[in-house]
This record gives sequence, C-alpha cells and structure tokens, in this order.
Amino acid sequence: EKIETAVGTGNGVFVGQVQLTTNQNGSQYELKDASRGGQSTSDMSNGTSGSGSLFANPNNSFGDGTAANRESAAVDAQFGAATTWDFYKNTFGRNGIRNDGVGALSRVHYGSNYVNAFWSDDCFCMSYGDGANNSAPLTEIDVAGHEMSHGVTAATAALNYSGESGGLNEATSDIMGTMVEWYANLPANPPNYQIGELINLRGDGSPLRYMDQPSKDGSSADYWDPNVGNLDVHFSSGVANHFFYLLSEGSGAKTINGFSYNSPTYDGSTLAGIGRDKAAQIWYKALTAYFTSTTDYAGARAATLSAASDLYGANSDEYNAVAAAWTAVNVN
Ligand code: ASN
Ligand code: ZN
Repeated sequence: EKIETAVGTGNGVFVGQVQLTTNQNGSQYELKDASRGGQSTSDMSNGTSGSGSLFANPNNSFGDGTAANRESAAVDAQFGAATTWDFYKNTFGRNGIRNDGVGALSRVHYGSNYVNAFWSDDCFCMSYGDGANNSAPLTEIDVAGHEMSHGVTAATAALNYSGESGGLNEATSDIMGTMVEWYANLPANPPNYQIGELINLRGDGSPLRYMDQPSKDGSSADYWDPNVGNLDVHFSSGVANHFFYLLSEGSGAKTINGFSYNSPTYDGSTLAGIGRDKAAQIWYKALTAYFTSTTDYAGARAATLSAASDLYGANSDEYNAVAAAWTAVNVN
C-alpha cells in the first residue's frame, strides 16, 4: 500500500476542529497515520465483527461536528489515538501501546445502541459504541486515553481484571485517560478530573466518574476497606483515582478550568498536591517497574513509594506526599 502522509482537517463530536495526519492513497485521503505506527480508524457500520472499513474521502476533511455525520466520531477517535500516542511518547518515552512502534486500530459505530467502549488485545483495537439511539457516540478523548491505556496495562503490569488488582487496572486507565485530556488541552473539552463528562451516559449531564470524590457517582469507593475488592472494578478503582487526585492537587476545595472539586481525606488530614505531572510519572513508573498481575492496594502503596524514591529520592517531598495520599485513602 502507498504511504504518503498529508495534513487533513477534522471536525469531531467532542474535539472540535483539529488537524489529523492522514494518508493519501490515489485520489483518497485515509484516516491512517503513518507518523504514529499506522494508527487508523474504521467504520463498523453498527456491526460487531471484523475490522470495518477504513474511513477515506477525496477532500481530506472529515466530519462536521455532529454525531449525525458518520465521520465526526471517527475524527474524535483518530485524534484521541494520536494524542494518546503523543502523550505516552513525550511524557514517558513510550513508543506506542506495546512500546514497539505499532499503532492500534480504532473502530467506531460499533454495535447498535451500544453504550460502552472497550479495548481488546485480540484485535489490538479499541471500539466505541454509538450510545443511546445510535446518536451519542462515546468518543470523548478521556475515554480514548482510558481504553488505549488498558492496552498499556496489558503489555506491562498485566493487572488481573478482578479484585483489588482490577480496581488498580481500571484506575490506571482513568488516571492516564485524564492525563491525555490534560495533554490535549482542547478548548472544546477543558481538561478536568472527571471521566466521561461530555458523553452524557447517564442522560442527566453528569460525568461517569469523579476522581476528587469518587463516591459522588453513587457507587465508587473513596477509601480502602477490606471489602473494596468485592466491588465492580469500575468502583474499586475509586480508591486509586482518589489517591491520584489528592497526590496531584491536594485535599479540600479547588476550582480549575471552571470545574469545582472538594476532596476529602479518611483521616481528616490536609494535603498539598505535587502536581499531576509528577503524580503521573510516579504512577507510570510503578505500573511499568513494580506492579504485577496480583498487585493489591497495599502493594500499590509500596510500588508507588519505590517509584517516587527512584524518581525523586528517598524521603523527598514527593515520596512523603505519596505516603500521605495513600494514608488519606486508608491504604496503610
Ligand atoms: N468501558 C469499559 C472499560 O474500559 C469496558 C469494560 O467494562 N471493560 O472499563
Ligand atoms: Zn476500563
């Protein structure tokens, strides 16, 4: 096949207007990015099997910003994958999900009225449903970062997707998905510590999850307790999401980009944050150097302390902040 990169324009449902690296193939421009491991986006046409058909057109302009245009969700997905690629490369020096330079496929318009998105190692691809009435695609950028990060976790710590390790697996995706949203810093999607705040999955405008106080979703755990591993992994993740928020921003009330947070602590302690960039370095180092498939919350405390010691020094402010943030979510 012919590889001739071009710069295209996209108008996504959630990303607004963005540039995309496309591939010129004869008279067609394809949503395929040779500068990022050949990552591409295909149309599943509401089916659930196979690779779908690669998005391509003669204009090198994709989508119109509405979900009714089939290309708009594809723009979100292709831009989300590109941003996630760049985030891992420029933040951690990671060359793709498996660190082997190979890009993943994004499949949009997966299934009918399918209200979910997911990563699969089998196809090395992520898939996005079109949501309720096939009119609410789940292609927000923090979801893209979340799903691709499941691929990173599978290629590194391989955290088992059940019990406390499953909560850590889910939290890793929420943490990195959130970091991708901050990295993108889109005017159409001001970055925040909420997950899925634009896709309106609940139908009432509320986000899917909250990192500052996970229990605001009605189900997630703010703090560790002996039963937390019995919760669904999307709820036991709350403990680590809360840890990451506290480590980044500290406790109490705060407003950033118009989003208000009020993060409590188990022990009533007042914490100062070290910033999300350092917190992300610590989490990534723990994920890739210390977590194993069976790491639990106590193990995650030890692993992130080792990572903080490696990166910033034993008894550094950062090391002490990690210890205090875990204590603040009752992981001792
Ligand atoms: N969207 C969900 C997730 O990535 C799919 C699942 O339940 N695994 O966590
Ligand atoms: Zn997930």
